[in-house]
Amino acid sequence: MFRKLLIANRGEIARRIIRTCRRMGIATVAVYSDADESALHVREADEAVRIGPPPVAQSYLQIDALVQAALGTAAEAVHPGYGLLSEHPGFARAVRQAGLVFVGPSTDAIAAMGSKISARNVMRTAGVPIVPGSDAGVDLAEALSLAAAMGYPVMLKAAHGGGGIGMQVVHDADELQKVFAANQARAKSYFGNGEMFVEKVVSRPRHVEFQVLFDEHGHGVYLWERECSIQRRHQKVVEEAPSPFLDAELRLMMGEAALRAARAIGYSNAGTVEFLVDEERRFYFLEMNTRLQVEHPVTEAITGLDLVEWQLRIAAGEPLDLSQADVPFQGHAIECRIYAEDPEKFLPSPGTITSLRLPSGDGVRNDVAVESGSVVTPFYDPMIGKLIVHGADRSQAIDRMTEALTAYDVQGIRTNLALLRKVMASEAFARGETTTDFLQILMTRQNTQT
Ligand code: MV4
Repeated sequence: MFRKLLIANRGEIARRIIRTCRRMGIATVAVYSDADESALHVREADEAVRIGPPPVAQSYLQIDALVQAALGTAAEAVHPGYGLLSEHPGFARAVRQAGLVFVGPSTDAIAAMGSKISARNVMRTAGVPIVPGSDAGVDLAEALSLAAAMGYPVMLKAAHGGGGIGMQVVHDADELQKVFAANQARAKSYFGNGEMFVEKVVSRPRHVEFQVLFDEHGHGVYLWERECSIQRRHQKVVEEAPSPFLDAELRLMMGEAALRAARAIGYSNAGTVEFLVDEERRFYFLEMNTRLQVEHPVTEAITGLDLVEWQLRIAAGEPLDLSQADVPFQGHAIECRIYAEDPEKFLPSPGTITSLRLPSGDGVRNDVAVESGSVVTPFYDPMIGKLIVHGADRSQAIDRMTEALTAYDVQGIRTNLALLRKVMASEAFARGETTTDFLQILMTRQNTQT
């Protein structure tokens, strides 16, 4: 096992990785921008290296500075966390070229999933169901003829997109003609690539993703699924495991499809295969995330496995001594993301946290980035923490989450805590009706009542 690991990230995920390293006896190196000089992840790591001024482009995205920090502290491996450079093939390559271990899949596997068109083609070949649509980038004329052949509505998407940018539902040829260029221009400016494709629209879909774990010797398992349908502006808000919508038969079919997806690109380490599931329980590959995800704790809760420990063991070449039949599956877990945001406008609400009280109790886990006195800056993601609960079943998990959210108290900044409490109190949530329009409907109802 590695003696020392550099964590190329910040916030709660950096702290989360440090926690496992401490237990495994691995020394940690934190990196920080000037805005994070007194951050918790810096204090908790064994060593810390300053990498630049507050903006991510000048600090946490500086590949050379990060590699130099690892070499300068004699770290043997680099964990990218999530976000930032975690799915950047150039970062994985630079780390490896410097003779260090990148805790993640091969550079080729990251690159293969970077384009949604190439991902669709790989999955089609591997027998993983995909949404009907393009097998190559399209210009306006090709988009029009493909949409006419498939039938409207269609979803126009950016091949290198994310966060809903460059993505739009289109209802007819007139509309497609009108919006194509604008979406392409947005994709080009955000992702440096304006390649577009079209898919049939999956109506009222659920977002169900499978966690996979593959060692470097070709053996892999799936650690069941997470349901992440409750989102707002392509930002996940509530996640749970298992999905209230899946039965054992669908779980098996989707889990096996997830393994085929990972095998098709020679995947190793922890990864997530995302699917859309429609009302008729048909499922379609959406994309593969080649990193650890924010919502990994719900999977840890129901399996009892430490995903960061497995990421490190796999990166160190250890075999995954776990067969599918032996993957634990215990109870039900829910995660709520606590955002520093204006609850009405859903816009970041930076400021100083004057007081923070975290809930505790049976089955309650807090993964937080802040403490009383922390400053939430506008430079980084406004998520200040995650609250995870585990119960014997979904109903006990909801009760525990409700209680924990009641006890949760943040002063000095605005948060989404009240919205999370409303989600837990809603009858639709209790019934497991967690479709992607859930928050829209909940918010609209609140607004018309007041
Ligand atoms: C879709 C879709 C319906 N049909 N694709 C893709 C990226 C993700 N951020 C949103 N995506 C969607 N792709 C087709 N062909 C609906 C969505 C979608 C969505 C998916 C999962 C969870 C929440 C969502 C919210 C809006 C749109």
